[in-house]
Amino acid sequence: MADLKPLIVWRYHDGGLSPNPWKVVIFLYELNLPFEMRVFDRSDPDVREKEPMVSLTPNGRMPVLEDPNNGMRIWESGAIIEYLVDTYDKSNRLTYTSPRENYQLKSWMHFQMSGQGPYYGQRTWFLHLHHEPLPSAQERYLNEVKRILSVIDKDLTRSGRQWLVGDKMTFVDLMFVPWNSLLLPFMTPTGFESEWKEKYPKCWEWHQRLYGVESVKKAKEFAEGSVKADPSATIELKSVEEIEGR
Ligand SMILES: N[C@@H](CCC(=O)N[C@@H](CS)C(=O)NCC(=O)O)C(=O)O
Repeated sequence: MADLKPLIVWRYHDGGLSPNPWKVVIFLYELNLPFEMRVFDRSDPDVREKEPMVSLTPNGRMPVLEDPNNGMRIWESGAIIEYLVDTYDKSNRLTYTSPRENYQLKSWMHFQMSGQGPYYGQRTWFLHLHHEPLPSAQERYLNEVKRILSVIDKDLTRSGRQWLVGDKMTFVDLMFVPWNSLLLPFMTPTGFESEWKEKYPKCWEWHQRLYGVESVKKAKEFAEGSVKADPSATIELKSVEEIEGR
């Protein structure tokens, strides 16, 4: 879009792009919006108590979006995406305005934010970051990951459609991409690709369709570019087999 000042996305210095900031970047490409990324130094223990963080978000988690075109500051990735679609998708390309579809969109959006995000996040935490191995917690969240995939798969099977709502790709489809993209490399054992394809085939095809979308490809390249630019910040993660001692 011409004449817009670049929107600012904040994230932590963690190598690459963690899934919630990555989610926002997909929309910035999808809506063709200029943006710049700003980074908080996670190694500073007081970073959450200092400016500019305290004025940006009370929660201390990323992403945060600033829009210098109108002075907006927004935290929570779901709210940021709603804002971007409401403000910049003037032709409603990624959304529907009729109540029936609109509330379906909201249902999926809240499911992504309260279901996929936290469960996948806990799976990652208990697998890679918790101070002691807790197999029962690891298993619980892997089961929840599978349950999320099955919810999507069942609904796509039931509707016979290619997308979650209506007959076009909407913003809710795109919201699921970053966390699902991290499943195979970081969250599931070797061979899970076959299980995903066999047990949740409609969900697998839907994810592949989304992977081919230009904005998703660009956001992925952007994320990979930040890893290459700063390999020192990348966290080394063991494979699931190594963690489980197999
Ligand atoms: N529900 C929030 C979650 C934000 C969140 O947890 N972000 C992670 C990065 S993906 C973060 O800031 N982690 C830093 C930390 O936990 O210290 C959203 O979707 O924006």
